[in-house]
Amino acid sequence: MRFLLILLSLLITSSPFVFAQTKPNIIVIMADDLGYGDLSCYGATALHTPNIDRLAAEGQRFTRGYSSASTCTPTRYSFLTGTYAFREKGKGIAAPNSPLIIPAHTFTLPDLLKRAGYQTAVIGKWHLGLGDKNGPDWNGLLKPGPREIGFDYNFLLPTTNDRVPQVYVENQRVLNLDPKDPLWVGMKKPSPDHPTGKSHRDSLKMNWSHGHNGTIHNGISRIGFYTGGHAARFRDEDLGDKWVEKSIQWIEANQKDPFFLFFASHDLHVPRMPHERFQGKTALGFRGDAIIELDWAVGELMNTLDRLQLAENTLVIFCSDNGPVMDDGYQDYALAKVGDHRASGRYSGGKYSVYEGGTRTPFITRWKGEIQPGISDKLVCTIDLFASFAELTQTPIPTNACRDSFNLLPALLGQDKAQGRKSLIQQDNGNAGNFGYLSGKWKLQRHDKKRTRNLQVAKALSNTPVPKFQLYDLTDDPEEKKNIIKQHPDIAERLKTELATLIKTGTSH
Ligand code: NG6
Ligand code: CA
Repeated sequence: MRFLLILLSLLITSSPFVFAQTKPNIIVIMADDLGYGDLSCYGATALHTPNIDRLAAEGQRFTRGYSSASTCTPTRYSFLTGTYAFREKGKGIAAPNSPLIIPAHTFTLPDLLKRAGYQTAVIGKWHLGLGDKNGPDWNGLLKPGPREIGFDYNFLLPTTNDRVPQVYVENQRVLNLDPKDPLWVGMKKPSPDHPTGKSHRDSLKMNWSHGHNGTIHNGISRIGFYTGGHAARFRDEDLGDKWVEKSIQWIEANQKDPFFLFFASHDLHVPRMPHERFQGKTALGFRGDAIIELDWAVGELMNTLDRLQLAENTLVIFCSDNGPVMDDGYQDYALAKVGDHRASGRYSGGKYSVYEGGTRTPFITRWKGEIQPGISDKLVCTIDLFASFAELTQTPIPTNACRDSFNLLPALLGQDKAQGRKSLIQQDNGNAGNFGYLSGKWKLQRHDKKRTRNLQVAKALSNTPVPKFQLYDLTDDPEEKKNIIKQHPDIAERLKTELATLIKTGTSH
């Protein structure tokens, strides 16, 4: 009898026919540094994003959709683990030689979907580190990495485009690496005659404004230093095309299975260097042009789903890893050319901050035939995709895994009477100790460091002192301009206690 049951369950979990009917493909498109106000479907008028607008028109467009942090690595960490990044040390912005920051034994979102019978891939920016505690072995096997945490296939920008090295990683190796020209990566200048953004500033095609004055590649100096690996190096202008090319290939190859693709665009992270065919497409400079490149990529993915007749069997989520920034280290005139464009929409702050602009970002779900088109004001966050996909695929999550994710599937699918989150913790970077806490219409800010960044120039000098606690009523004051903590001490105390308890107990459940 027991044998029969096992056989039956094996048949159920391995039959492609069952999946085709019940388990939709999932594509999560995560933009980089895209703000709430950066798309025409979210009110931008300085540029036009027809493909993402179409996605929004065919699905649910959320007005209270959030990334879980206002920097990249912690949002990606939380997306893949379902746990707030501030709970563990070392989950802040990863350095070029960072080891994999998600321990291989962690039960991750791709693990969950593999258990549900999916093929899984990540294509694009990784920025979660590679290798064991000694860091990446750039000339050998880059292990552990995405494979060890559940991705069957990966094609990566291993760090960020402003961090060395500018090479692709496919599965566990640097692509096209010539062993006779080994790759060396470090934070120390390798030799006195090594050209850098400091020593050869006049030769740069895009100048740096702060940091980013290490090794020069493609006329752009970066964070950190490297030598060798010349045959493996990419041109920044080609990254967008590459993610699309590899994604289409992978979708075509896996169209018969249920699949999960994490499409992690590098756009619009600095150095913003879109393909020549997008350069000059907007009046906003390369920051705007990179948004057009991103929109093009989304269009290519949607066209592929249409061509393969997969649109009605694929849940597409579009989101961002954190809010916008103007000068993030390069002189690309983003601020000079911004005009009336408000990258954070009506909200204050942006990348690095716990003001709304830091994490309140575009958030769209589309599943043709399943999701009724509309606009949703439900509170949802990238961290909730984990538990929601568990529900979608009817796959259990082991105890102690995924500690802060909520099943919001009905809200993501735009169902009547669906509930959003009741509360959400916003964080900036790693364990930096700045939090936002959303509860109903209220927003508490807690600044353990008593300093915050400003939106326009993300350098340390722009840090401005702030009181440790602030309280805002987002219905009256979405811009977080009127700190009303003195008028509502009871509410402030309640929120302070709830936030402290959520931090202390180590889980939201
Ligand atoms: C900061 C970098 C910034 C960007 C950010 C990570 C400096 C001065 N600033 O440390 O340019 O790389 O890290 O961005 O070096 S993120 O979107 O990947 O989180
Ligand atoms: Ca980012």
